[in-house]
Amino acid sequence: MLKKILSVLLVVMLVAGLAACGQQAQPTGPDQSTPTQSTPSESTQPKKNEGKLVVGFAQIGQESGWRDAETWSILNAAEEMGVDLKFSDGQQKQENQIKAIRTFIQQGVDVIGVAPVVETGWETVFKEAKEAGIPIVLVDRRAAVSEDLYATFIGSDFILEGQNACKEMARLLNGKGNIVELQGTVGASAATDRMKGFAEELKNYPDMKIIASQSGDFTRAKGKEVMEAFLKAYPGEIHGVYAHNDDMALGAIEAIKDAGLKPGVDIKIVSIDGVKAIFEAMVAGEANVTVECNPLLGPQFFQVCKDLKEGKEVPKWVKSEEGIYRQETAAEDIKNRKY
Ligand code: GYE
Repeated sequence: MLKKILSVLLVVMLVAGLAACGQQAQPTGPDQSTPTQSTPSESTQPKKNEGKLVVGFAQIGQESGWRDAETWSILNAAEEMGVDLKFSDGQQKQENQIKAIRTFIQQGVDVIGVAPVVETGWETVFKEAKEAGIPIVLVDRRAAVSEDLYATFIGSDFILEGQNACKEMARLLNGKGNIVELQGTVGASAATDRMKGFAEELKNYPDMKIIASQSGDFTRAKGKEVMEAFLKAYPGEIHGVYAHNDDMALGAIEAIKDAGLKPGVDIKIVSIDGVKAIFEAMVAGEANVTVECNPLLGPQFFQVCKDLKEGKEVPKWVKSEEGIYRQETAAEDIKNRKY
């Protein structure tokens, strides 16, 4: 089964790779490389599949280790729960996600899941889904739409994550020092709220300040690039890095090492997600804290989809339970990490 999932993932990645190379400039909506290989309905009249649960999922892309873990969880849960899943990789572009949602509406799926790359710009397409009688489930990131346009949000409290990250930074810096911030994708709820939460909490520490803040788009490569620029602009002045995800922190760690400094020692590193690679960095003494954000949302997502199909009430927010992990216990903790 795992082999099958991995091969599906490979096909998805290949399709994305080809498009990225410009050989398929405009993805034509959800690719059909799903675990159940369902064919799109030819008819213009959406037909409901009365038996099997049919779900469309418009994923953001493959920007981080966290995202890969979430994709894996969704493909795996669909397989295990016998769901007919139509999966689309939006390559971090909202227009691709919107296109995918329109295709899912045409196909008459039971429920549409979407991880909105940015918060705004979803009203029109969500209204189209509503008119077609198809509920929208927001997975892992929020969309700035009125509550009647989506059934539920499954995911984390990003403001709390930002607050916790700030408390950890204060502990590491004894409440005093200069911080640089690596923001996630501009306009993404996960970035906006992680920034907000940290800034709110920072008010309690008058001797700690953010001296620079820029987007690294949630990727390791851009995190490294931005950190290189910060190190040049503020030589010897940076005491801590707050990264909105682990991947950008891992990029920053590389930049710090290239500059001849010791990440985790000379410059403290606090990030969010809890992927295995940051635990490895903590074990090596190069990162200090990760605030967990759970990507393994597949089982919860399809359970909600089932409930919606059966007309059951679902809560407006299915909140993830998450911990905080520190360098001191990383060698033990890493043994239990699932992603
Ligand atoms: O933290 C980051 C990913 O939306 C919560 O997206 C998610 C974020 C996650 O790229 O690594």
